[in-house]
Amino acid sequence: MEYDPEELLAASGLRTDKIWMDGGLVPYDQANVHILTHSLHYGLAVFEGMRCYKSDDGRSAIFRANEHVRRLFDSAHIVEMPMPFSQEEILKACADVVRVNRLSECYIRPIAFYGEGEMGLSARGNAVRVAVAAWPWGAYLGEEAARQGVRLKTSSFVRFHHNSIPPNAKASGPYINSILAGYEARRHNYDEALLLDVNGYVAEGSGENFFIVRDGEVRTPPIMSCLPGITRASVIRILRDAGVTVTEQLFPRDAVYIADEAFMTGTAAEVTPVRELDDRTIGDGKPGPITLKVMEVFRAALHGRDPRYRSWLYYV
Ligand code: PPE
Repeated sequence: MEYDPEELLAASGLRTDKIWMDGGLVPYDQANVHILTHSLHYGLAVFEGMRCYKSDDGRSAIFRANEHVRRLFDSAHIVEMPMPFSQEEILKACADVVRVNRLSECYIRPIAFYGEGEMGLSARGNAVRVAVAAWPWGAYLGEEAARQGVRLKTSSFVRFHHNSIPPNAKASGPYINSILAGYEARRHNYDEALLLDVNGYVAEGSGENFFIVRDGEVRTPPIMSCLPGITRASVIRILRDAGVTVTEQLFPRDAVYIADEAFMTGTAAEVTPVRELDDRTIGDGKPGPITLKVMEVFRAALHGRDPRYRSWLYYV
């Protein structure tokens, strides 16, 4: 197959006018790095993913921007990466990128990484560079899947132990684990992978946190082998506000087989129902009532329709 980067770019919608890089907006084609960029070689970069939605009043707002920027700085702190900008500056960069590219709804990707200078694992002197890009991004696991529910396969790739890779850091290199799990699941015609932790308990999807419902109660794995998802935290809050019991607890994969409902959460995936794991139908194979309720309230929150959650919106 002929590889045409221009064609790929055009199809992906990634090409916008401007990207914020190291303190200012630059044209898309100038947002480049050198091949000896340290982070490219060792995967030591930290990043975020946020979504911006159009509110009902016509304004655009980034969902929980403060929490995402805080997690970016937490990630940097964990990996000992000194951030050359303040949280306020990064927040403003996110809003600028949305505004200057005239994107009313989009995905926003801040990334902090080590530039060129020295090579080798022990290099400490390279400059930390920060960029923020934004682009339109549709349903992460497909429109159909988002409505009907996804089919998952337990991965043969195990989620890394928290003493190998700290789960509170959203760092680039560790995503090899997610990518391999995702390749495997999709190669076998599943929509997404479900990864177990080193002890065999359910951890999370390749890019989503995971929830099950049984007898009206909700369970999700604790933050040990999964990312502290901001969508996860939002959904826990929404459920508790609705009077639903949510426990953060380890469970084995067969707890998923016998669940009444299951769903995944993530910035990209939003709230996606799960209808199957390892070819076992979950509940009646359709999004259940709690899942549907969460999807509805979450959607309302994203678009500024629920006054209880309006403080989650950062207007650009
Ligand atoms: N776990 C993992 C491993 C993960 O990557 C994500 C986000 C989550 C949980 C959910 O976190 P949060 O977005 O804060 O609710 N995954 C990003 C992946 C997107 C991509 O493919 O790139 C995302 O949803 O932005």
